[in-house]
Amino acid sequence: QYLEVWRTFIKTCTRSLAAPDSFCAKKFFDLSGLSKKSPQDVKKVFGLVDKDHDGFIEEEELKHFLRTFCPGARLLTDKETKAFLSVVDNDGDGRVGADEFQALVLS
Ligand SMILES: [Ca+2]
Ligand SMILES: [Ca+2]
Repeated sequence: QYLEVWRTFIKTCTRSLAAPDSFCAKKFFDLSGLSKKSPQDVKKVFGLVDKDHDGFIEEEELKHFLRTFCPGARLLTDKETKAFLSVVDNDGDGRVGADEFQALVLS
């Protein structure tokens, strides 16, 4: 089932997010089917994006969001990274906690 999540992600990011500044977090989670996955799957995805495994997705890791799922995908632009952070960072500490990520994906 985890592989299935992975595959839908890859399909989504290669299909519709190639143009700079076209990234929308909410749209991406809907398109990829992740918003319909279990909290456990979402947690696994969080772990992939949190490359240094400190329990938070920092701005730099967020920038690599698409590339995490699809090697060769583009980096998010500064504008997209900031927009992404602003919708997900509920406590305003400038990074994304697992609970914040889960809340956004599954909302
Ligand atoms: Ca991190
Ligand atoms: Ca936060």
